[in-house]
Formats: sequence, C-alpha cells, structure tokens
Amino acid sequence: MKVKLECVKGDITDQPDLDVIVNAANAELRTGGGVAGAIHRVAGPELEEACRPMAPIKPGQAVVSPAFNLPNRKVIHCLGPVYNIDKPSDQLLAECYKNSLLLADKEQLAAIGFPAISTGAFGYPLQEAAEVTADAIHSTLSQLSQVQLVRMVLFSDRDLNVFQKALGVV
Ligand code: AR6
Repeated sequence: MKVKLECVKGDITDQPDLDVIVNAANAELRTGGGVAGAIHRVAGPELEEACRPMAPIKPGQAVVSPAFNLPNRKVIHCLGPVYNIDKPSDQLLAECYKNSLLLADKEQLAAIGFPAISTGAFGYPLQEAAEVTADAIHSTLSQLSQVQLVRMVLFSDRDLNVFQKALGVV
C-alpha cells in the first residue's frame, strides 16, 4: 500500500486527525521543555505516571503509551540523540524514526505525526536532521502494512521548508 507523506507547520499537540503522535522525549519520560513539555501539559499528569515503569529509555528507542487528554489514541515516546554526544548521532536519529514507525505499525495505528526530533534542546543541525529523517522514513516504508499517513509537524516556516525539500514533498 502507498503511504502518504506530508509536512505541515503546526503544533504536534494539535493534530486531532492523527492516531498517534511522537514525543521528542527525555530518557526518564518526564515532562520537560519543547515538545515533551507541550505533550505532557496537554495530556495531563496521568501521562507521566503511565510512562514511569517504561523509563529509562536509550537513544533511538521508542515506547508507546495512552494519550490521555490529547486528541490522539496513543503517544510514542522516542529519545533522540544529543548531537555529537550520543554517537553515531545519524544512526541513532534514524533508529528513532524507524522504531517509531514499526511500533505504530505493530499497534495498528494508521496515521502518525512526528516533530523534528533532536533539533531543539538536543542541538541537531536542522538540515542534517532533515536528511537523516527523510532517508530513515523512506527506507522504512516498505516494512509497513498498517501505517498509511506519516506527517512531519514543523514549528516554523524555515523548518517546514527544509523538511519539505529533504522529504521531496510540497
Ligand atoms: N510542536 C511541534 N514542534 C515543536 C513543538 C510543538 N509543540 N515545540 C517545539 N517544537 P525539542 P529535542 C520543535 O527541544 O531536541 C525536552 O526538554 C522545536 O522547535 O522539543 O529532541 C525533553 O525533555 C524543535 O525543532 O526536542 C528532552 O530533554 C523540535 O520540535 C529534550 O528537550 C524538537 O525540539 C529533547 O530535545
């Protein structure tokens, strides 16, 4: 089946038509800044509680939880690499996308949304991250049977532009 790929500018916590959103998590699966702060704020305190038994996670690893007050069915929490500290950073970032997509597929979730993992507090340069992300998504598509839509949700016009070009979508 053909998987639809798209890039939009927006907030990852405001994607009600997606079955699952991906959190750019910390190892402890606690709330934090950026995406993790926004997701935990909207989901409510039950999210941290539900995540506690699954922590800590390692760079590249993905785990799934309920979405509580978010308008989605599930949240996949993925720990991106800290740029040039967790190495090889490109392989670990690629693992994030691959493992999240495979987990969504296993959970029979048809529409998944990603933020630009590692490109905020973890310092991954945007252009490099976009290229790694595009390769990782494209090379995983053939292994998916349930996922039908993959949406990158970018926070600024600049980020949107870079990811659109890297993914080859408008
Ligand atoms: N929706 C979509 N994108 C967002 C949102 C949002 N609501 N908020 C920020 N971004 P970051 P990381 C963009 O720092 O680099 C946390 O404190 C943001 O502009 O959330 O993987 C955790 O607790 C950037 O481009 O994730 C971890 O400790 C991208 O999302 C650590 O930061 C990722 O930024 C994870 O760092």
